[in-house]
Amino acid sequence: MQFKSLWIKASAKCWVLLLAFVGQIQGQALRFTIREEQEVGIKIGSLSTNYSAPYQLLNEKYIWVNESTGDLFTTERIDREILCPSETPGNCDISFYALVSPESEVVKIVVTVEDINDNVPYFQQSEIYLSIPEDAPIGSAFPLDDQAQDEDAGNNGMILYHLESSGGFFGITRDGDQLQLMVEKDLDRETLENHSLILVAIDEGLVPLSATANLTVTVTDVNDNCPEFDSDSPGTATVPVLGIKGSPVAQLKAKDKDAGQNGQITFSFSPQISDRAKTLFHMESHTGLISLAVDVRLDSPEEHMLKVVANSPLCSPVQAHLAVYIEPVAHLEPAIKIKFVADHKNQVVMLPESKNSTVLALLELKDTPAGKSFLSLEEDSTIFSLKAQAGGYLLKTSKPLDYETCSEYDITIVIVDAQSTHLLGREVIKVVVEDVNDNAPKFEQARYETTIMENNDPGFFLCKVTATDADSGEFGKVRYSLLNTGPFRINEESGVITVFKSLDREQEEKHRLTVHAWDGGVPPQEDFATLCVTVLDMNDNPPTFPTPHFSFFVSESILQLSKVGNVPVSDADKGDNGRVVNVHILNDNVPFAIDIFQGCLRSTAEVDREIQGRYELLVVAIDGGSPSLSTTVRITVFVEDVNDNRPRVILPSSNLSCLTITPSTRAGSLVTKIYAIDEDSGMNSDITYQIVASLPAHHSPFQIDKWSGNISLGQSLRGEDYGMHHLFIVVCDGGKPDPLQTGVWVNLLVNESLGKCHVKDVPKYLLATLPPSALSSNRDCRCESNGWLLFLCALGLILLSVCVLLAAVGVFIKHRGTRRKVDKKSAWVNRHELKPLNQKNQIYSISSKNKKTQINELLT
Ligand SMILES: *[C@@H]1O[C@H](CO)[C@@H](O)[C@H](O)[C@H]1NC(C)=O
Ligand SMILES: *[C@@H]1O[C@H](CO)[C@@H](O)[C@H](O)[C@H]1NC(C)=O
Ligand SMILES: *[C@@H]1O[C@H](CO)[C@@H](O)[C@H](O)[C@H]1NC(C)=O
Ligand SMILES: *[C@@H]1O[C@H](CO)[C@@H](O)[C@H](O)[C@H]1NC(C)=O
Ligand SMILES: *[C@@H]1O[C@H](CO)[C@@H](O)[C@H](O)[C@H]1NC(C)=O
Ligand SMILES: *[C@@H]1O[C@H](CO)[C@@H](O)[C@H](O)[C@H]1NC(C)=O
Ligand SMILES: *[C@@H]1O[C@H](CO)[C@@H](O)[C@H](O)[C@H]1NC(C)=O
Ligand SMILES: CC(=O)N[C@H]1CO[C@H](CO)[C@@H](O)[C@@H]1O
Repeated sequence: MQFKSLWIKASAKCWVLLLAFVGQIQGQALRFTIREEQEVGIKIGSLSTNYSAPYQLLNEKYIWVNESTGDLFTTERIDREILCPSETPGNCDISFYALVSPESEVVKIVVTVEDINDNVPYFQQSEIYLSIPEDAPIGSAFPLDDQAQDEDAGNNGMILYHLESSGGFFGITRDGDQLQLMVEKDLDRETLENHSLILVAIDEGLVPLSATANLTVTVTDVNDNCPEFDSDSPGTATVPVLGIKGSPVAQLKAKDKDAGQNGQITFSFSPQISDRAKTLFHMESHTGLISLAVDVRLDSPEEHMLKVVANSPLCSPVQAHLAVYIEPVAHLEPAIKIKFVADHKNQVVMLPESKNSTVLALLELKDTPAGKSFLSLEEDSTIFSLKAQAGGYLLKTSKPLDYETCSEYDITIVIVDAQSTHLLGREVIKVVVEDVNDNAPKFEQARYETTIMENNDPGFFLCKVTATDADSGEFGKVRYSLLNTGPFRINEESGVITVFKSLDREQEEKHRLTVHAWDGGVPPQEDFATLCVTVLDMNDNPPTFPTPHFSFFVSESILQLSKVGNVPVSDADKGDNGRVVNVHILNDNVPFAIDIFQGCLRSTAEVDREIQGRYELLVVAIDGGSPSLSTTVRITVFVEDVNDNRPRVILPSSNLSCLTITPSTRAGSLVTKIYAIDEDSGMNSDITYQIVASLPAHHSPFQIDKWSGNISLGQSLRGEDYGMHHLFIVVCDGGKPDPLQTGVWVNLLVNESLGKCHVKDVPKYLLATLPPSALSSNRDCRCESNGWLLFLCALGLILLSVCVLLAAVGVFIKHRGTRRKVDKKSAWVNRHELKPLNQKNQIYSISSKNKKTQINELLT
């Protein structure tokens, strides 16, 4: 093996480093034979007898190879006549190249297609006309140009002729290749002018096939002169190396001594000349000038024998032969012959990107003289390699190509003189890399962030996302969509994201979207990005109160600055827009103020239910946005009553008022009435009346109705009831926990004469010394609500009263003994004034009955 690498400039868009391998070719072609027109899939032979696996054909037309077994099969019906046109000499061979063995050795395979008699001979013209002068002697022969053709080869293509219905006038002979009609009987135009013959052509196949043509022989009158080719008419001609279409090859000359119409000569090619000659040459019928019909450039010389026929009216045609020699292109320089293996169009190799090492072409070096030069890549390359194998050079890719890096390569292959290393020629192979969807779209950012002011117009442009795809065409065309759209839309083509409805920050402040991009491949490649949208605040929400109307109840005894009730206020907006900067009461001169820090209403001055029992406030809250928004709310404050007024006795008007009643007054009749009022409300003004003491202390005949204050006579008056009665009545309201009370004396004189009664003085009675509980013990002041409590109270009171009674009896006895003369009234008073209140409490809270007896006792 001989290696050589050279640096030469490649005339390419992309400069590539080319690595060259140059080697010698070895091996003989492997030959197989197959008959034409066989079924598809016929096994031709196997490579396995000579080479080891794997097997790969470089060009797979007509046959394919099983990679593992090396068996060769046909891929289509092979027609020898199409493959090798009739004039091709020798065998009909198809050549293939195959890569065999793990070392990728290149071998040549030659398949010879054998002929079968599958073609019928045919005449180009089914009617043949020939003119023979009537004086033609017996034995004279006239050339028949219209020979039958048969595409088959060998015996299958050999044709024998005979005549039918000739009437014995004519026979067929051959002069070499030339078919001739021979006159076998004297002709007489006047007897039979037109002879209708049938020319039969039969091939020599095992099962012969035949064709016929109608041959009409017209016997002509003798004519004086007929055309003759000039003796100096050329017999040979040479076409130079490069023959250009239209350039003259030769001119034949013929003469007819007749004048006028009879002397008119027309030239034509005999139909017998080869098809190739017919395509190569053109005959001008009047002048006899032969010229090239196409451009001619040949690698090997060709020789064509042209048969030219000169016709003149009433003459049998005369023929001349012209041998044309076409010179081949002189191989002054070695030349490269390229056999493309990979897909190619117009000499350009099309190769999908990312494809593993691929054989692109098989190059053959036409070397002159042989072995003096070799092929090489112009530049070393890591991408392409040229390796000598099996009489040729394999051009391969060494690694996958990348369309995005470079989409077109020009590989320059040079012929290098082995001795001088001079360049003898060059050839450029163009490689176009075809795009494959091997790149995914990629977003510029994996995460986009943007903001938008709330209450936007629908259709608002939000942002534009872009993903790029390195592929080209459809594979690089990126489309977009949103996975979770919400109020957003994306333009599939442009990636522009819009908001199609108005956003409300208070509903949703942050939106998180996933953008999907995909390309046009099948299946598409894709990418994802996240878009975070923050909705900015606008002052679109006024401060709000939980209710449009608050109601509070305050006690009229409320302390200044104490809390009346919560007035919470909030604002859904954010920042300054959401901060409530001012809450105040719109009314003037109200004893309340808003505590903005605690969010409550406080009292600022004393309230008196008896002056104003209800306040209607209007409160406004203002936020800090600009412009700011405000809300008004109504607050009603009800002032609750406190038992701060003691009952006021209207009747009797004075402690000294006196009423005389007759002893005959019947029991149960109304004596007088006590009437009091209380300025408080509710329970605080519920007034009850009770007699707590009476003088004289014995059992009083009067009783009082607790609710109405009616004083009536409880029993009939007796003798001892005569005289003055002082009733001390406590007027008590229903306030809780501590009722207020007033005491009043009611003076009643029982006398038969209803004269005016006078009361100069009433006993001093210290109301304050009487505990309210004692005064109201008749009523449900204390121990009423709870049965258990009541029981405990009663128990306690009984115990206490027993103790106090014993103590009182003791004290009383002692008093009597020592201070008998002391005024009983003042003693009672003194005793009560001297004793501490709590002790008195105990004393007078025993029970109403005990207490009364005690007081009566004391007072007497
Ligand atoms: C292929 O193998 C056969 C039999 O082994 C042999 O006769 C023939 O010469 C070989 N052909 C080549 C080209 O090596
Ligand atoms: C090649 O031949 C083997 C063995 O006969 C067979 O299993 C395989 O399927 C063949 N390969 C193809 C592509 O037909
Ligand atoms: C013979 O053939 C020629 C040409 O086809 C025609 O002109 C002529 O009339 C024919 N003669 C007879 C007698 O049919
Ligand atoms: C030959 O001539 C006969 C009668 O004139 C006709 O029927 C026949 O079709 C012709 N044959 C051809 C091959 O033209
Ligand atoms: C390409 O080559 C690599 C490594 O040699 C192999 O793993 C892969 O399967 C090949 N790919 C194809 C499509 O042949
Ligand atoms: C109290 O006396 C008045 C008459 O002065 C009478 O109308 C009223 O019914 C009496 N009330 C009760 C509770 O007896
Ligand atoms: C009547 O007497 C009581 C007890 O002494 C006293 O509290 C009250 O104020 C007196 N009422 C009037 C109107 O003087
Ligand atoms: C205190 C008073 O007025 N008492 C009188 C009661 O009636 C008699 C006559 O029946 C008078 O004499 C008393 O003066």
